[in-house]
Amino acid sequence: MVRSTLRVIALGAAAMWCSLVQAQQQIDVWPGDVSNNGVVDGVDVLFWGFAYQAPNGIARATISTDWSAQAGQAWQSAGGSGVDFAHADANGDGVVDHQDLNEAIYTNFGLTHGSAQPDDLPAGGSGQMPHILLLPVNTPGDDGDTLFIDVMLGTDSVPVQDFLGTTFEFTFNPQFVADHPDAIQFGLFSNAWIGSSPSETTIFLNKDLDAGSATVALVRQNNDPVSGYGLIGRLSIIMEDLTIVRPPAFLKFGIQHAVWAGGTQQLGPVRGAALNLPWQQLTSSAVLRTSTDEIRLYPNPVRNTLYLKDEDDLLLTDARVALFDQSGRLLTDYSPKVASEVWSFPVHHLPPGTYVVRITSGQRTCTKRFLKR
Ligand SMILES: [Ca+2]
Ligand SMILES: [Ca+2]
Repeated sequence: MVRSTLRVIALGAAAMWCSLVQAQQQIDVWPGDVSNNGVVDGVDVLFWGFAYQAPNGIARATISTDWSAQAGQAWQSAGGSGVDFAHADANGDGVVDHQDLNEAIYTNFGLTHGSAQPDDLPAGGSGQMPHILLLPVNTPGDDGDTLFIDVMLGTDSVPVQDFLGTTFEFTFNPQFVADHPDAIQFGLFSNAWIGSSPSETTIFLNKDLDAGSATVALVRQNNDPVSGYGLIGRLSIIMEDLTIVRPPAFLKFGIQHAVWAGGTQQLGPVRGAALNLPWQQLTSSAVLRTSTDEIRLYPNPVRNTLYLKDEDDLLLTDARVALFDQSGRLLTDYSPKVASEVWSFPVHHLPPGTYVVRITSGQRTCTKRFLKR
């Protein structure tokens, strides 16, 4: 009896010793490097979302977001990412909130410590990797005009399951983008499937105009996953006066380093995008052939097969065809490989209703509606 009591006391003491050791586990926090991989980038915004308002935080002795190793205690909670939430408390006040985003991730963006390691990014299966797509909306002309590019995430064939957040780098040629604090903006659509209310989804945008780079991160900070696909938001780019700064034949935009986070707080790759806009489209409406009569869509209404034909009997080349439903969701996006005067594509599988197809071919873009019976 005495012996077992002593044993219980001994076990209790050992457990207490262990918990004391746990409670005192010291770590270094580099403010803003939430994923603790040695660099502050868009992925850290996703990790910030994982830890947002996590309970039982431990404040550091020194509250600071200076870029140096800030000594603190591990919180002993890490969520699905496996990285202690203490790293998300960038300013050390014991809470993970927007202050940590605004005062540390923005301020220390791009800084490194030690030898930066890639974040743990499992390879996506070929059929599972969601796409980001860029679709130009308009064709601005004079100085100060703004180019709008819609951003889509996921398609009907590869929707995004249990989405918690995404980050991507939008690239552009800095020579042709105005030197203006608001030169690059990103806004979520009010009906975006990833959620658009500020209490639900946080938008992060860090621009480096000289480098031709803007990092966007979109995070559901309530850790409540959603599934879906289609339009999420719009990039606004204030262009230089392209009648003075003559760009090459094509203005190139792109998406790279795209990553998404799923419901288990794990990262996955996203297929990036490239967009080559013929610059004449941006400078002069006189040389722009946007007449929607030039490309004909028939029959309309259609039952089984839709045909696209150039009315000038020109070949449709280097084209892209995007099909949307009435709510603006992208259903199909593809680039026929063969130059032809007529293209056909099947629509027999679509439910009856009105659809929108956007065709980009050479220097032309046109948008048409059709009715599926
Ligand atoms: Ca990091
Ligand atoms: Ca904090």
